[in-house]
Amino acid sequence: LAHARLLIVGGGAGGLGAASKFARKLPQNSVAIIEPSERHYYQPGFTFVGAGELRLADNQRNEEDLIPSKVKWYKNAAKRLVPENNSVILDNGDTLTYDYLVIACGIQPRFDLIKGAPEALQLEGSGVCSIYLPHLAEKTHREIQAFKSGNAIFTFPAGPIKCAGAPQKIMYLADEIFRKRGVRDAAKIDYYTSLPKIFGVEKYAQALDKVVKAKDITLHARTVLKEIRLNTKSAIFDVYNAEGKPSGETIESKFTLLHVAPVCRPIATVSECSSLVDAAGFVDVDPETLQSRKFTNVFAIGDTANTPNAKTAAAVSGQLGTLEVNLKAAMNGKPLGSKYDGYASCPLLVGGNKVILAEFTPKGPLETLPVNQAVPRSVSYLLKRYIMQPLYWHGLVKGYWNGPTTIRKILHFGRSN
Ligand code: FAD
Ligand code: UQ1
Repeated sequence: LAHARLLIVGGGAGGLGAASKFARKLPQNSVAIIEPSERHYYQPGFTFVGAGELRLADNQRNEEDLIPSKVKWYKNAAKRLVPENNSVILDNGDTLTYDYLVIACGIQPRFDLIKGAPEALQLEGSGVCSIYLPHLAEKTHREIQAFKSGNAIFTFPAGPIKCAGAPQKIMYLADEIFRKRGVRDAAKIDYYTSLPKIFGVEKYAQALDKVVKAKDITLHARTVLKEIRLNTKSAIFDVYNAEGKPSGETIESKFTLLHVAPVCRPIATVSECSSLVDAAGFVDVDPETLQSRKFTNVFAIGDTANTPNAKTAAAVSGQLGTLEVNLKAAMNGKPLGSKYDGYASCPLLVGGNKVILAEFTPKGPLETLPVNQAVPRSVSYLLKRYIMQPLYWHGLVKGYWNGPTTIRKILHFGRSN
């Protein structure tokens, strides 16, 4: 029976950031991480892979090179969480015990919840694609290149999703590729979203409405993809009512290209631990301290936590700063002193090498640059294209990047926001 002072479930953005931070604070072999995968991907790069601007290999690293040498790596999946006994059971049957636990195992794209999607995504040349998994991001580029004419449909699911902007970023990049290839006039582009408007934050929704109009894209609000029929090349959508529930009405739409943004759910290991999760299966934490509401020695960060922020790596960076302070305080029997503000960011690629750099909390926009970031800008593009990935590999996963709060305060010195 192995024991860790700090056990971390998941070696993704949040788990690696937390492992790096606490490996520096605690003695050798105090920190252990459970991560089944040999590779870690920079998922924000998948959008560029789908557009053919980066290769998958440009966005991947070996876990071995990312997990700090002072940290013990269990190359297993966590099978069962037993917070009542301070233990985690692995898929090989072994049990690990801990003093403190950080849950950072992300969320999973669930294509299987859309009828016909897994088969359609697997079939090369089907026109059905998605940037939400590494190999499918590569397929997305091939399908976009193969497109000659007809309907190009892009979808946005009901419920939480990683990077809520990504499903429309790939649409704007596809629009641009179609124009460059001279097939845009033969294409009709449609965006089907479960939301009542194009984006959840009003300021950026207004800016994106203009983008969609300028590009001649049709917006279909309150629609949710429920089935793909390959034999007729059609997508079936549930129409939702104003309460956000299925109205009973459906729409059938023919496609040549169909980009699927999947509903994302916590992994079963998490959602099956009823003492730890909310009704939707996300780890139930105090949204400010990130501490489990039930177990004071358990914290959660990233996509798997039920904090009300948009699920992004940018949010993870902000959460890591709070985790560092609060977990250390918990270990020393002190009050938890840091509050996560719900910050998240989503750099919306709108084509033409410009980005609307959405940055916001559940209360509204919270922008870093001293300019209006709802305006599509080249400087925001340069940040997204060339700065974010190095910041992720050298800052976030190494536990040095806690988000742009300090930069914002300096750039906004003397201003009211
Ligand atoms: P992840 O980084 O996903 O890590 C979860 C880890 O848990 C994985 O390594 C996984 O292998 C591991 N795991 C799974 N099951 C188990 C198990 N049973 N036991 C142990 N470990 C397990 N964010 C931005 O900030 N900006 C963007 O522009 C952006 N664009 C995106 C575009 C796309 C297409 C996608 C998919 C995501 C994008 N994101 C973006 C979101 C960002 O990638 C995630 O929010 C971030 O990676 C979440 O970090 P995490 O640690 O919660 O989960
Ligand atoms: C960010 O911190 C981050 O994580 C490294 C991202 O993920 C790749 C982002 O996309 C963004 C926008 C941020 C926020 C950082 C700045 C400087 C605005």
